[in-house]
Amino acid sequence: MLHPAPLPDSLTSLNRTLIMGVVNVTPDSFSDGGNWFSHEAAVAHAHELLEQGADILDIGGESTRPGAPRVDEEEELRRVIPVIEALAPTGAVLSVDTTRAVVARAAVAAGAHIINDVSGGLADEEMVTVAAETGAVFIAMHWRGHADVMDSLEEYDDVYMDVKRELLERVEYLLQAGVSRSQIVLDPGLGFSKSGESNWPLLAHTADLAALGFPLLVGASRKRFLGHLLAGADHEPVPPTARDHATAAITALSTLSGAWAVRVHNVKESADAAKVAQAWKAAGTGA
Ligand code: PMM
Repeated sequence: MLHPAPLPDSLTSLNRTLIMGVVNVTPDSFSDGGNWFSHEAAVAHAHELLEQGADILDIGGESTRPGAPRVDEEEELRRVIPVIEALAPTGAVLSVDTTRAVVARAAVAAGAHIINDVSGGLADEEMVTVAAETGAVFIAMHWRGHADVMDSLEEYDDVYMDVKRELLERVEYLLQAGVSRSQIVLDPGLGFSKSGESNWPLLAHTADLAALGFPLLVGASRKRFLGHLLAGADHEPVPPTARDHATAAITALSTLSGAWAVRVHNVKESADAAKVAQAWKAAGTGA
């Protein structure tokens, strides 16, 4: 049976919010415009993120940009597996951002420690088997449909209560399929089937979501709702790279709210912001 390398103790015992740096091996990611598409560029970018303080690298080969078409499985494997193989010898903690069981299994075999499934196992029914069999950390994000349809699935009675309920339904499903509690990380899925305004109540409830009993990942980096928040008099959303300071502010607030990790493109800014929040928190609690 396939087992991922265990997470280093230095990560699981840390009493601080971790920084997950994004390595998109895609030509069409909404937030970095496919800057790291070639294998060499992706690996070089990953090394840069480690130098800037990334605790985890999240490697993805399929864009989740709203409206994006799906890539086929062969192409996704061709994009991500060689990057994971190239990074595994560095000892870095690696996560694969995929909704496909085949890709997740190959990624764990190549050295990934974490399966980051934005669908929480909904997109591919084999995914839970891979999670259960490998024992890899499994990030279950709140999700209602693939990128091409997600904007039409944004109706909520109360976005926080609905997302919480749907996440806990996922947890039940994962546990019944043999995934252990200690493998599961939850994520509210900011921007996924969430209209701009729906993201704020979820962020405001970060501490409540973090108190559900599972580590919580917050992925706000460079998302559309930040572009709209920062829009000037012309009401045009600011471009993705102009959303990094706002992202760092969310990192600081997520750290204060007890998030396990934040998933970000600009690692340096968020690593600094997390340090500020950590020092603030420690001074208050004596930790
Ligand atoms: N957001 C994106 C991709 N993967 N994974 C998790 N767990 N949480 C997120 O919020 C998330 C994700 C958005 O795409 P990008 O990589 O282009 O920013």
